[in-house]
Amino acid sequence: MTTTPMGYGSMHRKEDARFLRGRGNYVDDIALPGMLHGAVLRSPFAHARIVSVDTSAAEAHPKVRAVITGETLAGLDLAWMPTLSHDVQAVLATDKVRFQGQEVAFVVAEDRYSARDALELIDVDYEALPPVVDARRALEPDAPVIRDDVEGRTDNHIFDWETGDKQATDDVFARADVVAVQDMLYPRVHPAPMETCGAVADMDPVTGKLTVYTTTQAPHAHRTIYALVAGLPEHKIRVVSPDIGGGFGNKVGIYPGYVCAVVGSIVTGKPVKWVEDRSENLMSTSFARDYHMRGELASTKDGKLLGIRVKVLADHGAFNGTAQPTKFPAGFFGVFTGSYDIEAAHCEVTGVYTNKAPGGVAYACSFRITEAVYLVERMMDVLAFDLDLDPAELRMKNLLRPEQFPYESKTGWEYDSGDYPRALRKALELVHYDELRAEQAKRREAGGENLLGIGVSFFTEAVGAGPRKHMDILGLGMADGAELRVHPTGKAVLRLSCQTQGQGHETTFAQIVAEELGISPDDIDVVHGDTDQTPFGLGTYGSRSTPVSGAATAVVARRVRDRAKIVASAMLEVSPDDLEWEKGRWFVKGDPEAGKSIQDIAMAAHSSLELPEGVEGHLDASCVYNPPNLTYPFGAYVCVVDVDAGTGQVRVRDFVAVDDCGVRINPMIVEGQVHGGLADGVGMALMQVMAFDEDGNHLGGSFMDYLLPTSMECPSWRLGETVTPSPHHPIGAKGVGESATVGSPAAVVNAVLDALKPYGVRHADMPLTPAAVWSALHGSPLRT
Ligand code: MCN
Ligand code: CUM
Repeated sequence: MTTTPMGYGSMHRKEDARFLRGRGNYVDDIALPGMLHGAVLRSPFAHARIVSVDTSAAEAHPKVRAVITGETLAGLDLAWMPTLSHDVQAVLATDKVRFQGQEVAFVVAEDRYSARDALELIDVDYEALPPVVDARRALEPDAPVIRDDVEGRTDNHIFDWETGDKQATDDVFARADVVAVQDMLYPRVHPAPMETCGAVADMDPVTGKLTVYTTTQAPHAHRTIYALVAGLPEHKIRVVSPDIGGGFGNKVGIYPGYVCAVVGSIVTGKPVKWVEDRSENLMSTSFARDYHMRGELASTKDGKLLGIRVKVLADHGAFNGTAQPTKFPAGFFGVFTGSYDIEAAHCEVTGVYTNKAPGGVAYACSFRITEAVYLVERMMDVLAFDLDLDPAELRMKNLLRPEQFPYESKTGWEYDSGDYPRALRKALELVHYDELRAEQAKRREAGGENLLGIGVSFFTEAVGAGPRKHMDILGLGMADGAELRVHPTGKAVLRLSCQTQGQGHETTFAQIVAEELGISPDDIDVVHGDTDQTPFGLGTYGSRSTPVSGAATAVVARRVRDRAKIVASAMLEVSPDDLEWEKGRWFVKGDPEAGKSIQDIAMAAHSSLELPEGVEGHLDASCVYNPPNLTYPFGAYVCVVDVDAGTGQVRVRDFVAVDDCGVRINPMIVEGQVHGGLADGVGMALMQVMAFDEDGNHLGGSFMDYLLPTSMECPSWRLGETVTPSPHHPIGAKGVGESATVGSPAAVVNAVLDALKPYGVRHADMPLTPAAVWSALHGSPLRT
């Protein structure tokens, strides 16, 4: 790991040189001359009418430069902004507040403390309204209407969406021996990145150019949205995403604070910084999940799956601000048939408004594949429970077989490649599944309160959106650009539209170029996160960077290689057809001594060397990559838990994860991604939920209430791999950034419920806290 590979392989991250020295440059590190500081006044109510807002006392504060309210913004036609789901969201509330923590006013002051102090001087008169906290309640005919800003709206219903074949599904259910039905909730959780969201907006009053340094996973998409909202041309807006301290989907959308910082800068003529604190991040920015699901599996009596039927009630909060391709209001939940050979499938999703923060697609979800995988994997265990079959055996019996690929699913997704049984067998071997079952049988026989649980999950993801003809966000097609320029000395710069939040792009994308051209990754500079310096593209989320921008990178590197071949042919005075490539050089077929390195070629491409007619000098290329299909990574996970029946305490004793993300560029980084996602899974399965009381008060405003897993709750992860290249991706890679978060919660929950099986417990909802486990075992008056 100490030597730098000239291509794929584990190497330390280039960016660590600055991160480990504390020399990262995050939004809050940015300090511009004359910079002012903003703070947001937030609603204490979940639902209330705004009677009046009196800002006079705040304006009189000696250090306050501006106070902006919804009314100020309404005058500029900026009180509402478009969401990523073709809804609108209040930037600052004018008529009503619709969730606790909603943005009501923005103070700009000389320092952060004064801005915060001045918030207390703003007098808002609210008239409380009954809140809607529960998604089911939202659909009752007498439920208060949350979005009465839309004329004629009489309910809280957002959308109905369905996929699959209803009739065919009903038919297979009618002839099934067994139907397993289970209601389950994937609770509202939060991505909770280490760095909260923020922006420094700098409107130059002379040039009219707006620069926004901001925490964004999608700088180009943000710039276009700012351009549309503000009516400014794109070249007058520069969005810079500096180092990002974790995004996990939290930094896909545009938040009111960003817009307020921009307006603050326009109003004051000075740069304005706004950085939210932890509570603001947890209570007001993009949440994840909140899916109320009913799953039904139809099967023969010996466990051959026939069909799956699903109904979902999706709680989207007060504004429909989920980020997903336009045609997919439930994200990619349509892959809920999972990894199984099934005859028919049907699913209906209904989206509703509630008095909670907007969001919905975040926390390494691959556009809701987290929810889909959790559902089908939990259902598999429920069916195994009903049939008294081993859950691993039931899966093995129903997994898609290698010869079925490319496989068209019953809901229309084309799985590109896979060998599922091999991955599952590998995981079962690694964890010593049979021995564990023997130990479990022994323990069960002996009785006692120390229960052993073994949980299996298998997942398939669909990552790397587009193609653009099927996928767009706010009308922007999901394709991404890349530009590669090799300098005369043979060093290169790669410019990308995606944006790393910690995934190590500066390293892995340099490795792709290194593999294609034989230039050391240390000699390749990866530029991203600055719209003035990079080609257009939709950014990083849904684990699309490797599938889309990674492909774009391979394509531009190959174009450079082709150009280099012509230059080499001129240098060597042979026909290009007589040249052969080996990593780093073109040489004459049959005469390996006669060759030119890529560095020599780069210099020659910039020299006075005569090139063939029509061949431009220099060594560079650009491309826009429009993926022909998504990539379908998959994996088999096994979790082993000890459960104390006396206290309900769960200890994750072992966890084996076998991931297949096709060709691995940097195995160490892939393993790091998997480790992080497994910790997420333990967090969600055992401790995380964004809870609200009946008044809509948010109960998870700090890390004392909203818990993050630490090394104390995590075992030493044991990883395995199989490699099934993607057939349509130029380097055969599939995405991996969200795989473990998608696949692991079901393994943990299945393990806990497996431990509780002798007690007749068939299902319990996440998070499986000690209290939840204890009451699942013993029943509790505290739980309804
Ligand atoms: N990689 C590889 N070989 C592969 C696949 C990926 O070496 N076959 C490497 C990539 O080159 C990249 C990393 O693994 O360095 C993740 O790649 P990819 O799967 O393409 O995912 P993205 O880069 O698009 O990252 C997005 C994904 C998402 S959507 C969330 S959410 C998430 C995640 O990544 N957020 C993260 N992982 C995160 N990791 C960190 N540290 N911080 C976040 O905010
Ligand atoms: Cu759904 S979280 Mo990631 O796609 O940024």
